[in-house]
Amino acid sequence: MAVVLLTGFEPFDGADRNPSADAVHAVAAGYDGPHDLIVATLPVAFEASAHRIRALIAHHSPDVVIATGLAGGSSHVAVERIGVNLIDARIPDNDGAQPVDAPSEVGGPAARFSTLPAKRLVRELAAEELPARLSLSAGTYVCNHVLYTALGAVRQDAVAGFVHLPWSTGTAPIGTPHLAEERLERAIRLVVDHALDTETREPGGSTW
Ligand code: PCA
Repeated sequence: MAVVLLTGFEPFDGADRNPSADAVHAVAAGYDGPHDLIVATLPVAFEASAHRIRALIAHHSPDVVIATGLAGGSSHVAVERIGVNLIDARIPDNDGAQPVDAPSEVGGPAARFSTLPAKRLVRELAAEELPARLSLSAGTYVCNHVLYTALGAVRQDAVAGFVHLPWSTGTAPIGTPHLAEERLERAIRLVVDHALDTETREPGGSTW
């Protein structure tokens, strides 16, 4: 049995809901093992989110960390491959902070790679006809900051990564792509179930 820490985010940018928090709590409510699943909602604030993810990791010593967040406007479930040591906030966070061109972690490496089996996860999602893709940028806002921070905080033998979600059908602003709540929940459940699978060796990159 592995300890799996699964996180979503609170609403931000004036929205009432964040589908990532809804989806992770739905997964936790229906979860029947085999892992010990811990679920948490993170604040959309640079300092507070890093503090919280570090505290959760220190407290639970998870074998797996799966952080999720909203990528409003995206139509795909995006499995992130990399967290960069850069904050460049387009909008203030929920605490009013808006760092521009600041490091996530002073003196940290330029980037940290996700250790989730990203290609395997995309394949498993696609096998259930969920729109899924690999992503090489989690942006420069709070989601990337949490991914970068989590990768630096987990045990050496643990795996950690990030999955960006589209809006859910019930939360999407008019005209933005969305997936049904059940499909987002299913996507996250598949990521939990396959997080410790071996990575597949197949081309997944792009030429641009
Ligand atoms: N999405 C934002 C922060 C919180 C969230 O759900 C992001 O992509 O950085």
